[in-house]
Amino acid sequence: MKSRAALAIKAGEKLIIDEVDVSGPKDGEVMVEIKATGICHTDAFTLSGDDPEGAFPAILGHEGAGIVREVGKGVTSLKPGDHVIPLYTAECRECDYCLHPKTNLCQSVRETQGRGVMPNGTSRFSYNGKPVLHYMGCSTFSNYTVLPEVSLAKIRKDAPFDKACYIGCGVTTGVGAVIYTAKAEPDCVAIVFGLGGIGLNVIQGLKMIGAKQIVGVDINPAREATARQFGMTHFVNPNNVKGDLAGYLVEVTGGGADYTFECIGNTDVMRVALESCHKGWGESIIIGVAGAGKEISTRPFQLVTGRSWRGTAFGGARGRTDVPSIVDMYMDGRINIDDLITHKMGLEDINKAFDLMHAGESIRSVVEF
Ligand code: NAD
Ligand code: AHE
Ligand code: ZN
Repeated sequence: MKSRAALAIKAGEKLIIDEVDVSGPKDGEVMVEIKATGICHTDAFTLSGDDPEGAFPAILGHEGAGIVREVGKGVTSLKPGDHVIPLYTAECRECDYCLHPKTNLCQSVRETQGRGVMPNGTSRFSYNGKPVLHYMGCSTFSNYTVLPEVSLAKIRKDAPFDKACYIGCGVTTGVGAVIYTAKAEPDCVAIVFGLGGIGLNVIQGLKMIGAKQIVGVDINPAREATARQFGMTHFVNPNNVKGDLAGYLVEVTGGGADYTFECIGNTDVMRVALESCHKGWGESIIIGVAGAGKEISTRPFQLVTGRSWRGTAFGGARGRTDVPSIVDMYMDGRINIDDLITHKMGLEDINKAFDLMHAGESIRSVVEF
């Protein structure tokens, strides 16, 4: 069948909006009509050419919501008409990773997903008769897409697609980093570096669990007001800090933070985030994604003296299990998604969403099909 899609033909180029061919779901696969998709910084990262796994031509997008239209042979947990959120972190509930209590990184489809193909090694997309790659197993920049059954979370039907799509990455990553990865305690002290589409969700997660002090750090002064609305108690613009930023933050937090979260993808900031943790127990959680060749460093003494570095993908959420409960949190008014979606547009304007992100003007843009 034909589907309208935004194609990434080459790294560094604008997306092209055109019709692509999508073939039906094979065994264990599901065809989904995407109703809405968010644009995450990771899409821009891959499009820029910095992603070592980035392969082209591809259909990007990994933050969507839609309706199941067709299921392949052997699919048992979904049927046409179900509402779903695509998962770039699958949950098969059978692999060694799914059976391990300490990780959400299901590996059942990860290898083929990283190569831009379905588990049988082929793509369901083509353009002008030539194959086009899938992206992060989702390709939500196409009106119709195909995913493995294990890469879809079934959600309640009353959740609006234009908000639920953001749970497919940003909301779950930010809130999840607090509740699933850090398992942060009430009354904790936290610092959030980067107050964009992810960082603001970390802030609302911290507020939800009852953090005592939530310091937000961003070079964009326009982020202060929204971050305060979401629960930030102190704002720091590094451009206004003279001297050592980590030292300043240790002072602001009265000895360092119990938890810090890096939500930018800047390896220099990752170091500051580690070094502004409290001696003895502070944990720094890396969310930001950095390009090929980038490395993090610190004096080993920082770790010897009890600070630790951790990372999180998709907020540590097990998608099929946890995503429906994040949708409930939104529907029950426990988390705010509406005020983070600053721009909405049709697919034909998707390149504007990238421009708005790079200019620091949007928190999240959502494309509705
Ligand atoms: P964004 O562009 O919306 O937000 C980034 C924020 O960082 C902006 O507010 C910007 O002003 C701020 N910033 C930039 N440089 C800074 C600096 N030197 N000091 C302080 N603030 C600075 O991006 P986003 O969508 O929130 O994504 C953030 C990062 O998280 C990206 O690297 C993205 O790829 C990554 N990400 C990771 C996961 C995961 O599962 N680990 C999931 C989603 C996104
Ligand atoms: N392909 C990149 C890594 C990108 C990356 O780390 N992606 C995150 C999700 S970002 C969502 O916006 C992730 O889930 N990582 C775990 C995984 O298995 O990919 C690279 O550096 O190669
Ligand atoms: Zn993302």
